[in-house]
Amino acid sequence: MWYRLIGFADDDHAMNILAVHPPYPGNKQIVYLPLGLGYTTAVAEREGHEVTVLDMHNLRLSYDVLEKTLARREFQACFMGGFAMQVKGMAKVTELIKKVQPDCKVILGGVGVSDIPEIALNYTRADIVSNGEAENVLPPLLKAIEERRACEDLPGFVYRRGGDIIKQARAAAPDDLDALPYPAYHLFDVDYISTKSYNGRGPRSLHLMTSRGCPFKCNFCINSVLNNRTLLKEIHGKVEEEAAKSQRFRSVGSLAKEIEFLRSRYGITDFHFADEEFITHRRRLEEVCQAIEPLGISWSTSGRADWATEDKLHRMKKAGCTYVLFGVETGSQTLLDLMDKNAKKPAVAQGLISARKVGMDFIANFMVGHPGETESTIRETVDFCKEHKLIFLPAFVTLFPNSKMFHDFAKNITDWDWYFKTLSTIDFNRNLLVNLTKMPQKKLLAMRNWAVAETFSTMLAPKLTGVLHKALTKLLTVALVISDRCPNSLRMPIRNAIRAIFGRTTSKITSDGSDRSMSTQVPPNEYGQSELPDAYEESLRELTAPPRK
Ligand code: B12
Ligand code: SF4
Repeated sequence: MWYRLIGFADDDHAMNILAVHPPYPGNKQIVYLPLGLGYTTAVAEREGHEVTVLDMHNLRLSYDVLEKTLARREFQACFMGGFAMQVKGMAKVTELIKKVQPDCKVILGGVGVSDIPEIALNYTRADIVSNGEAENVLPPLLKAIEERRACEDLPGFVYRRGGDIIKQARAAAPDDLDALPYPAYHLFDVDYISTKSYNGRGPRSLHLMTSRGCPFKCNFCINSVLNNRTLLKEIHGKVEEEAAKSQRFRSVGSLAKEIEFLRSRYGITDFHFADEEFITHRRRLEEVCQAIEPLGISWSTSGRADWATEDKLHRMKKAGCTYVLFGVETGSQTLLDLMDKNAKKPAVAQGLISARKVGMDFIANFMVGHPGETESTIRETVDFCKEHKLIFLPAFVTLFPNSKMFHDFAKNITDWDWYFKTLSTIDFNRNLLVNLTKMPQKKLLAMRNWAVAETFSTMLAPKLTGVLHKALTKLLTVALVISDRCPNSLRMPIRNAIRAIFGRTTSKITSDGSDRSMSTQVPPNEYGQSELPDAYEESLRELTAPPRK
């Protein structure tokens, strides 16, 4: 029986739990505090268990270290969490654990597995998979393991019993984010992570969430599943009331307190608010800015360009925001519609123009290879980039679990070992997983290379025309092909430098210092956006209201 348990190594605490952040060999350069593991290990500690973290990805630990750890101590449970790119690593870690400590219950979670629990269980040979945000459902599971009971009727998990896989309902996600413990920072090497943290722009930077979820449903994104009850039911069979939750906000008081804590304990002065969508909700944005401005920190975040108005960006800048990641995705309206982005191109463009006016640095994130992408949509995107002085540095559209797009195509994936193995080793900024377009793959890759080079050469030498412009584009295409073959340790600094140099020069038109009234931008729905999420109606009303004196 899966719940038959071992003797405890130590009576002082309930269980010894090993938490592994599995490796992602495809992009070792991305260093970050894995928030999902951070929160779940904090819950385990709160329940009285002793947790040992092996941060294999960030610290580039080898499987030898894992074996030595397993030889030194007996663990009753192992937590693993992460992206789809880490599932291959989860399988390898599980294999080693089961070899040395067969009774240790391996529990998986995170966006890489929560949406495909049966596939993940079969592939990794783990014991239990969490099917969503786990803070509220973990304590009864741990209790059941500790007491050697089955976890019948515990929503939130899919697990083995004998030869069967038992699927419980998808659990309700935590509503009250203030009630959650802080991620267990002390279990991670915060000194190392914060000095290298992806998205950071300060000497010591960390990711932090001010909210969870997003009210939109872009088809390549996790929220296309999470905000779609019908799809959630299809995937999980049973879904608890409130399992499909849109955006949830923590109180700004708790946010400010955590920032203060991280600053005083670890000297963190820069934060990346890793919210899925920070910008749309005007009142909330104002509340956060008001609460953090006095703290004197620098920060960055991400959000929708079509909702980024001058006054919002100005407010953010005043509160210490150094740059914003905009999910622009494409310059083609046809593709924006196919992506269910609910965005109109002129509104997106206006957001970028607003950022330039305010002097807010931004990175416009693009993708290439979405179903429906054609030579003509790529050309449209190139024109959009040239018009708005942007370099097209796209990620290849990738089939990740936890998206509607994934479920539209998942039936075509027959070899899961190929899928997880390839995902673990490729870097989506330069490699294609599968071609989802009707273009031949060779053509798609050539168009992507041309588009990058064409926008780059226009930025490098805007006055160059005719043959010389074409020659420069050709030269840059060759440079791109070479750089795509370089290791990330070489390629990432070049990419970042290009972004830093050209991102900054294009944001040179700075604030005139004048007070900005509300509503300095046409609201996105006036561009014909349909069906705005309920939670945003209020924000929209405020946006369209006459400016406050
Ligand atoms: C912040 C963020 C990042 C940050 C860092 C993440 C971090 N600090 O953990 C950075 C910038 C590094 C990042 C990078 C990328 N990201 Co990102 N990112 C996010 C974002 C916006 C939030 C993640 C987060 O921290 N959520 C908050 C935590 C608390 O939630 P959680 O991780 O899901 O954890 C909960 C549950 O899953 C569960 N759980 C998690 N682990 C465990 C373990 C156990 C044992 C249990 C029981 C439960 C459990 O309980 C947790 C608490 O409720 C998500 C969107 C999203 N909603 O997840 C995308 C997201 C995770 N990213 C995504 C992608 C694709 C990427 C990139 C590949 C993008 C790119 N093209 O380069 C890179 C690659 C990352 C890498 N490893 O190399 C995809 C992943 C798709 C997938 N299914 O794998 C997402 C889902 C966005 C999307 N498109 O929908 N990302
Ligand atoms: S707006 Fe961003 S976070 Fe929200 S659903 Fe779309 S891609 Fe996902």
